[in-house]
Order: sequence, then structure tokens, then C-alpha cells
Amino acid sequence: MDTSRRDFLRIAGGVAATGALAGVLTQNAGAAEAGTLTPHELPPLPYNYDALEPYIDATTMELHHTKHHAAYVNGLNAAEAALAQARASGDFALAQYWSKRAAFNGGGHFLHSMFWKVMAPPDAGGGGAPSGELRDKIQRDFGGFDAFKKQFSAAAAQVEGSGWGLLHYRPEDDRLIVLQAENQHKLTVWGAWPILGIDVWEHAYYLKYQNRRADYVNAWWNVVNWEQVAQNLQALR
Ligand code: MN3
Repeated sequence: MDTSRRDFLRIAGGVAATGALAGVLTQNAGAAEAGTLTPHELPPLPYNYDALEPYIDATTMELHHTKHHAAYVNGLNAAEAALAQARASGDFALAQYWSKRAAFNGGGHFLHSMFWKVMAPPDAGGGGAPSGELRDKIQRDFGGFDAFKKQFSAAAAQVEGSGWGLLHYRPEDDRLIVLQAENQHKLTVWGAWPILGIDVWEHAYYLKYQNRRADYVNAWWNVVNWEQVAQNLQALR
């Protein structure tokens, strides 16, 4: 195995914590050698569509999962197939176009796959506050859970246009970082991975909350699955 491929697999392994992106990366590594693509698949929700009521309504959850997330999965599969074709034909302007489409749709697939998992019904672990190491790091890096919630809520509520509020962990210096992502993939930082995120595209809340995005963000804290967030952190350490 040459060095670049070994490094690539090491990097891909590093993000295995959050799942979907590792699949994208290792699949592309394989595709470069084998010329085949394994389709990405829509993961099932770990609860029923109405399980996050009254904070997130069942209709929004079903549309969000079966239409929006599914569209990113399909878009990613289509973009990767078209990218492979463009590369094979030597049309690198077209390859660049499809690469951007793959980044957008792949970002959507990755973040939604995480989003479903970092939520849980209020009677099955959703809400409350983090504990243990995660609580301690939040205390250290933000000055407490309430201070963290304020910064994160403001970041999520104030994303310009469509995007995400995200909590990243950066292993290099052991820091938690609050970020905004526009669309599915812009404004990120390198070397840090999301362990918690809220979708603030209008499709995530408009049926129930209309233009009141901040109300949706406030309600969402009641369904955050802190156990999963702690697992996401552990997997990066
Ligand atoms: Mn969405």
C-alpha cells in the first residue's frame, strides 16, 4: 500500500465515529482502485416519526427523512457516478462540477445521518444535560452548560439562509468548537468533527414553527440525545 493511500485510510478511519463520511471516503478510495461504487443508503430512523412530539412534529420528521434526506442520498449517488464518468472521460471541468455536487449532497447525507442519532424521545433519553467528560469539557470550553447553550442557540438561530448549528470536537488541541455551516458543508474548519448538530433549514421546522426559528431551536434542546453526543466525542478520542 502506498503512503498516500495509507494516509487516506487513516484519515477515513478517524472520522468513523460519525459514520457516513467514513463510508464516503473509503468508498471513494476503493472506487479509485476498483472502478466500482457502492451506493449510499438512507439509514432508518432510530425511533418513530412521531417520537419527538411535541417538539418536532411527525409530518416534518417523515418529510424530512423520506424526502429531504433521501434526496441527498440519491444526489450523492448520482454525483459520484457522474464524477467517475467525467474523470474517466478526462473532462475535469465537469469532474469539478460533480465534485462540488458530491460535497453538497454528501454533506447533507452525513449531517442528517448524525442529526437523527443525536436526538431521542424525551421519555427515552432526550433532553436534560450532558454528564461526565462531555459536561466537563463544555464547562471548560464555554464556561458552563447554560453559556454553551446560549452560544450554540444563537449560532443556530443566526445561520444566514439554510444551514446547521454544530458542535465540533478538535482532537489536536482537545477543544470543543461551536460552528455554523451554510448549506450542508460551507464554513467548516479542518481537523474538527461534528458531534452534535441541529438542522436549521426551513424544511426542518417551518410546518410547526413557521418563521420562528429561535423557538424551534429552544424546543430542540428537549430532544437532544446527550448519551449519543458523548459517544461521538469518545469515538474521536
Ligand atoms: Mn434537512
